Amino acid sequence: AGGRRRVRYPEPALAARAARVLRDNDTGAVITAAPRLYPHMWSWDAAFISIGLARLDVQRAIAELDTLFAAQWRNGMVPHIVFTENDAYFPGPDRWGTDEALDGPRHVRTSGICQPPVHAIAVRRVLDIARRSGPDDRIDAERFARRIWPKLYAWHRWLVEYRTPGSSGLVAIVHGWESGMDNSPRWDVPYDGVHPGAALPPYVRKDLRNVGDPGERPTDREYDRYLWLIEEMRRAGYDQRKIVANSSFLVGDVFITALFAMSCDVLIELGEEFGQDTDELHDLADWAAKARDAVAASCHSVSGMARDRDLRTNRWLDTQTIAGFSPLLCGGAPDDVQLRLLSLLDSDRWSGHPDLLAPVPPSVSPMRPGFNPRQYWRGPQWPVIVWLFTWAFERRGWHERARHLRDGGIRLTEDGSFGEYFQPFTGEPLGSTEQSWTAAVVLDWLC
Ligand code: 9YW
Repeated sequence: AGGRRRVRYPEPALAARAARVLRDNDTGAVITAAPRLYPHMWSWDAAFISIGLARLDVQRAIAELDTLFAAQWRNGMVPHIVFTENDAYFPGPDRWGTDEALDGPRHVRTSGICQPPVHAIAVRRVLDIARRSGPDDRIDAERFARRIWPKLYAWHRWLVEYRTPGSSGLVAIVHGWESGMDNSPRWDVPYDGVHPGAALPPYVRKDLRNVGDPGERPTDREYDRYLWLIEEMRRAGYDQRKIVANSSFLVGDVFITALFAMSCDVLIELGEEFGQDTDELHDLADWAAKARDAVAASCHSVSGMARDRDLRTNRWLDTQTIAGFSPLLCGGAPDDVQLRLLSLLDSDRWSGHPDLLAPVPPSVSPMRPGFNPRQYWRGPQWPVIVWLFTWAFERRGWHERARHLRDGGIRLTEDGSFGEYFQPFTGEPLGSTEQSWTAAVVLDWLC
């Protein structure tokens, strides 16, 4: 495997190209997630984008996160899309029908679901970068961190109050899009329980116009389910209690739960530094501990891999994907489980697969039946996921591992395409190119 010749930009040229992608995707108001495919602001993309931007312009990085949090719902939810005027993406704000939602923001149009809570991690990173970059940037970033802290706390509180139902302790999602890993095989079983009704209004997909091969995107069958869930939520008026009680999809997401635990830790550090309310700091410590316990409790007794839980049927979802390594991100699993996961990650089932162009974990193991090296979250490698592992490993003190993953991430992206995801054996960029978050994490790796 490995066939065709790829361009390899030296690091300074790669960094310059990444910076240009972020500049080119800047509408003046937001940095869009991608130029044609995703002409709006996505929640977790904006967090990663701000990390890349901080290397170029701390003010611009702060503005990006301020824009996202200006769209925060009054109940605390940070919406998964903040819409621009562009109508090249479907479903847009009219289909979401959030304008009448009681808790929605007043001055911007947004979707009605959320995405993974990585924003505290971004604020921490922007602050650290600003402190190294000079006194003015430091002062601005500190002011910003102080100002955004209560909003981050409200966002985390929303996840606990509305989205941690039942006893698993896992943070629950009501749509695969909330996981950020839309069509991952993690969600195949729960989506089998979603039955689009005859009342599903007709629609036309726009995403297929912007990729070379429709096989790189989710299928129509999957889209029908995505749209049906929106229909259910819209009918519930985006009332979270009703949605969590009734929607046909409710899954405890172990990867989000691990990210939540880490983000709570970071928020505690920031809160201590900036003198935030001690009761709120205690809440965060409590939430982090419970989230870690939930991740550890999900681990399969033989493989050690962490599992999502279908909260509608009360069953563990055994599908093995990159999310199974969640305990390596947040810690908290017993030592023997952690060792098993580390050796699995290094093995030929994952990062050590002999045919990989870059030794970083794909979204699904190449050894798994159903692995598709070209299709979205069903096999390709995603630079942004690799970045999360490098960040977490660094924080856990695993410097050698973090460096190795970072080098692999550069190997994957040094063709300068800034692909949304990559074919693991050839390194062919798939989905969109000039994807903002890919450019952002590459910049962070290079600086
Ligand atoms: C879609 C923007 C988003 C990411 C998601 C990714 C994809 C949007 O793109 O979803 O319509 O398919 O799955 O994680 O935030 O980059």
